[in-house]
Amino acid sequence: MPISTTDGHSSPDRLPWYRSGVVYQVYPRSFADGDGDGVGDLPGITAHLGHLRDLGVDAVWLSPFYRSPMADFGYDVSDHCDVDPTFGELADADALIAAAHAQGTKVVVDFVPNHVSVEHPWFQDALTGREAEHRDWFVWRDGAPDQPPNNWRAAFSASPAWTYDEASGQHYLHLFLPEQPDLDWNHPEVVRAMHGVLRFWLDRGVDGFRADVVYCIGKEPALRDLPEDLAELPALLQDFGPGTHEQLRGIRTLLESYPGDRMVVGETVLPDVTTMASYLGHDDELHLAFNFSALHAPWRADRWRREIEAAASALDPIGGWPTWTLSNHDIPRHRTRLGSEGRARAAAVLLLTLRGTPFLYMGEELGLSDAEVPEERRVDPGGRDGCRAPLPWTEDPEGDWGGRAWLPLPPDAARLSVEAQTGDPTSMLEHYRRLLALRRATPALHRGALELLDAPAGVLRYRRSADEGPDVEVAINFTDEAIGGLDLSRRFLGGTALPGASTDPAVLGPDEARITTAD
Ligand code: ISL
Repeated sequence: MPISTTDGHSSPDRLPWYRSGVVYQVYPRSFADGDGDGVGDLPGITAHLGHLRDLGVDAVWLSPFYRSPMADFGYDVSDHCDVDPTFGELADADALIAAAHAQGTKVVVDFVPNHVSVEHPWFQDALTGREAEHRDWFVWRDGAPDQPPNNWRAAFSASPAWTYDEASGQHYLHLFLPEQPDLDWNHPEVVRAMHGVLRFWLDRGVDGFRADVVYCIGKEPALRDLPEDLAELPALLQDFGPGTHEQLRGIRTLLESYPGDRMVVGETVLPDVTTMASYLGHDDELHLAFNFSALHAPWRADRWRREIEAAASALDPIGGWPTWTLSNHDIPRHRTRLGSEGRARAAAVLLLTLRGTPFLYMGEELGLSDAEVPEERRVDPGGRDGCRAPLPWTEDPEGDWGGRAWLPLPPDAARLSVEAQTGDPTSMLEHYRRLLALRRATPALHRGALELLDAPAGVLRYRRSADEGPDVEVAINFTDEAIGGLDLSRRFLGGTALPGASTDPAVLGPDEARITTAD
């Protein structure tokens, strides 16, 4: 059954980078420490860009590095147009962008449109009273101190999504922490100011944005009560309606006024891929949207088959392009979720051979698990410290972080360091490098169509084909038992087995993934 017959563009030679490429997410606090204070920074990232080049990714997405009091580790921005001193200064951002571009790596920065920090000058002004210039840039409603204006509750707590401001006798809305007041995008000045933020970074040369909870910006002014299950977490899984689509068209038009393929990928934590796909509009809203349905799918061949079908049927009719992610800074790493290195290796084959743009999360190429963070060292209000542990670069990983890393290192850090894994063909890092090199060299893999094939229970099989280069077949055993009765006699291209290892053409071993070709 051919489920995706086009690559979405008439000229196969000119797929934009964000369709043909692979994006690598950097969480700046934990990627690399340039000054030995135990916290990652922009000079640290610049110094380690060679790792991204050697890995073979096309773009880096940087989680927020802007000025912030860090109530939500940078997702509470107090100045969008400056670098937080923890991470360096503006000149360091310029240097990073220039160095990335010099080695051919695109740069995507985080754009946090739904809320700002309570310390942002706009909100500080809004707090001065009902007549303040920036008062209506935020969402204020009347109500008694103990009577929030509606039933919405904030993320990371079961508390109301409203905080009462005694001085003015009104509540302000915050879908996340009380330290993250929501902006009101119904106010034209907010739109103008936030477009100014996009321009600021576009003018500095960034290639795109990852837009944080972007589907939340179009809230209707009525702010009606929600059914109880949605009110519990309105920031998630909530399709806020037409306002967001209009705003996304405005953002798209702005990006298209710049030369080059500037891109916006949306964080769309939505109930299903059809709703997710609606935020691509008619190719006039987001360029790409994160697929959270697949991110949360259990490790089962039938479930992944369904995710692939669902993404294709939502996206193909509108010419949309899939994205695939296994880990990010908000959820336990997939190595931890899947529970074994063997499965994580098979998962890497899946991620890097599907049709669509893969987003890697820093450290997955090392096979890192979440750190064990003892109670007294936990710092994130969302309980997400484990997946944010600092990366091990050398066989003295504590030393990489000045002996005082801000979070505990992941388990087995020295053995899993970049230094220890480099050049060892059996390592996870070399597995990722081989897969990324194969993907880049093979048009069928980075831009071809995908056809699901019949397979025994527990196995997922698909064929990738383009108008250039060989067809490729992928077979993945999602179980920890060998599965026979297969015909995998075609030439071995890659997978979980080492190059040169002998493989049985009729049998996939436990957790085995195999990539073969027709010629
Ligand atoms: O963190 C989560 C689950 O543990 C998610 O629900 C997360 O809150 C959601 O995906 C939205 O995430 C984004 O916006 C948040 C920020 O805390 C996250 O780090 C960011 O990725 C608020 O800006």
